[in-house]
Amino acid sequence: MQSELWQERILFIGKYWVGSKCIRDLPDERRVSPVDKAYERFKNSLPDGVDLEKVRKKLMEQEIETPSWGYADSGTRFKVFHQPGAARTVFEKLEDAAMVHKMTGITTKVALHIPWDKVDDYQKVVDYARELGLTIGAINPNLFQDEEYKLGSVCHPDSAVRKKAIDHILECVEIMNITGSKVLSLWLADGTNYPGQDDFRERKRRLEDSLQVVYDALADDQRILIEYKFFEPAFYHTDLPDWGMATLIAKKLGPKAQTLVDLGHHPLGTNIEHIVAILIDEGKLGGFHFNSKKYADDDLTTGSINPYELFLIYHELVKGEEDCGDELDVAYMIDQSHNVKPKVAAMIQSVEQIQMAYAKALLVDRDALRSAQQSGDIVGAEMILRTAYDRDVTPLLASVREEMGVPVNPLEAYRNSGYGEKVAKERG
Ligand SMILES: [Mn+2]
Repeated sequence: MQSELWQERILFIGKYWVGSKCIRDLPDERRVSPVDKAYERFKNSLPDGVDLEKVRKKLMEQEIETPSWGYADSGTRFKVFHQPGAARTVFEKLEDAAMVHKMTGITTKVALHIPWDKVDDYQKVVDYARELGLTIGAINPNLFQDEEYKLGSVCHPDSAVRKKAIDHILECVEIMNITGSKVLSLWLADGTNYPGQDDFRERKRRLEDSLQVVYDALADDQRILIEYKFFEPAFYHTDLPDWGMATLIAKKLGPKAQTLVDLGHHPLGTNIEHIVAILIDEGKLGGFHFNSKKYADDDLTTGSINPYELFLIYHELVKGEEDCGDELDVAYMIDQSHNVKPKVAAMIQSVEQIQMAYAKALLVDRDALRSAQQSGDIVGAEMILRTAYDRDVTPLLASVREEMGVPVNPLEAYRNSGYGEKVAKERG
């Protein structure tokens, strides 16, 4: 230990010393960077048996999809505050997404929303994305903005309105075909506002029939991810209010249909990690919409309110990855409306939160947890999770980022990059 410390000190100052005399500079490859030093200490703090190379590989393979709408001005129903430099076109949104990817190295995919990102020629979008090192992720139809959708879209009592909604989703499938997207991400605002307004069971059948048409239009390697939300904008009933009903429909449709969990779409106090575990077990967990909430569907930035919950969710996901291997195909997407935080910085901050939750979850001592569970050691089991959650994974992430060739501190690097100021000047 003594000699290790001594050697470390010598390597750090970057010189060979003989007694008090410096004989020559240390070659670059022998210098130990602060990142490596911190990583060494981190490594030494881990219990025996942790496969750190596997953890590093998993972190490098992590993929978080960012939403085009997270780069544009968006906000609550009260006021949309303009952010200087907020992206105005799908091309500017891609440029911002490319900046997030340049800083983090794990966000190649960008989700599009139609019609917010509607263009005449989607090939141009694909080409520009490729030029920026990006690909197109999920396509999100919009079934809540048109006048005709007052009573619903695919559940509307009038078959002509249902057809309009179905045609719009089919247009999105067409866009998937052009852009190479494999995921159709469906969220419905359908529901009723007052008792007696419509017939629940008829609406359920309209929903099933409409989605069947969409399902049949998907290629074998494309998926429809069905998102649920327990209320809002409808306040009496919502046609897809929870994971159970979304999964019921997904099961009826078939293997190309799965459930999408949006962290903000549950009643307060819902145990989301439990839902995640059950969906994994049923082979129906298709995707995530990351965000954070304090009260309802607040759309705050990921990890801002309850990072422990995010960690517990990732603990289930890591267990799922280990148990199911490639069978588990989850689209990890951010869906938040950070209307008061600067767009690109908030996105990088969110990606970092997700990375951190994943890193901590990868380091849970799962064998020890299993033993504690089997022997009924409740305190011990909880402490195993808490130990992993409390672990500072900054040195691990810094070291992984260094290997990936991205800034060791993405948010700081972005804030020092001048990008925000540059686009504010260019875009206004
Ligand atoms: Mn969502």
